[in-house]
Amino acid sequence: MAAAALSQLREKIARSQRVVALTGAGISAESGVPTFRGQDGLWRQYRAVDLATPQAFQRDPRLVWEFYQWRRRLLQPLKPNPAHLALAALEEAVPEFTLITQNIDGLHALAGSRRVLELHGNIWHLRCTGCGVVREDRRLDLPALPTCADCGAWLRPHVVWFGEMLDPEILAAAVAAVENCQVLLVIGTSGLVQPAASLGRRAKQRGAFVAELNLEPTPQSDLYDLALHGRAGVLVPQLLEPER
Ligand code: BV8
Ligand code: ZN
Repeated sequence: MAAAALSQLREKIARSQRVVALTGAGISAESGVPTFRGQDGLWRQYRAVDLATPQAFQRDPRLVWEFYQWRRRLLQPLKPNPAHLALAALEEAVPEFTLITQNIDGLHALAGSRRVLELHGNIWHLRCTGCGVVREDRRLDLPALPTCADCGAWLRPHVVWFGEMLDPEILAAAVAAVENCQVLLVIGTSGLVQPAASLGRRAKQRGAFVAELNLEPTPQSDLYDLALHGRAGVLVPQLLEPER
């Protein structure tokens, strides 16, 4: 089954002008980044859903920063895996390719992907809560509560917390991409977090061929045309193999 499904998907991609990939934590798992809902999941150890909120930051900014400093230190030595690299290669092979990611680890850009829509921000970018300036800052020895050099206000990770709106321009670009694509690849996401999780259905409603590549079935699997189960590091590179 998988072999037939894979060659059908390769065929669809080969015949398409506009292809979109939507990725989640599962694509970074083989790089060593803990997913959110796996047994070693971030949510479990740190109740991240309680820490990744504006309320938590207002209540205890040092605790929230401790959580992000821990993740930054964990992420720093990690490298893109074959799935990230394959998507960077797919961008070169497809006339119009758009990568939409829920991940904040920056591994897609590190793998060479150029057009990346980071729906939930980027852990290596800091934003001033006062003057709003956003800067890339990869230092691992930040103060427990970093402040803005210009205005002295607290800095925060430039990521989207639960209960916060996504950047309207980035979300609009993602919606436009999925509503105009011929093939959407949904890779390594449990499809539970909104509004990212609604992008797959939007593509389907507009007639795209939607394939889910994931370790296990998700609540969205039967919504899609095709579901390939396995590790992203194995499945995604196979999309590039020439038809035998
Ligand atoms: C919004 C950045 C409008 C931060 C993230 C109640 C209260 C408040 C809000 C809500 C609520 N109910 C619903 C909501 C809306 C909420 C939401 O969806 N909540 C969920 C939990 C129900 N959404 C929001 O709040 C969004 N904003 O709605 O604004 C609004 C405004 C005001 C009030 C209300 C609404 C903002 C959501 C963004 C949150 N920020 N990240 C940080 O990371 O610190 S979300 C974070 O979790 C990630 O970015 C990612 O998006 C998500 C994790 O999901 P996945 O990526 O899918 O990862 P997961 O571990 O779940 O799954 C991994 C999959 O990979 C698994 O299926 C696994 O099988 C597979 N896998 C594992 N290994 C591999 C693999 N596959 C292949 N190969 C492998 N090797
Ligand atoms: Zn400032």
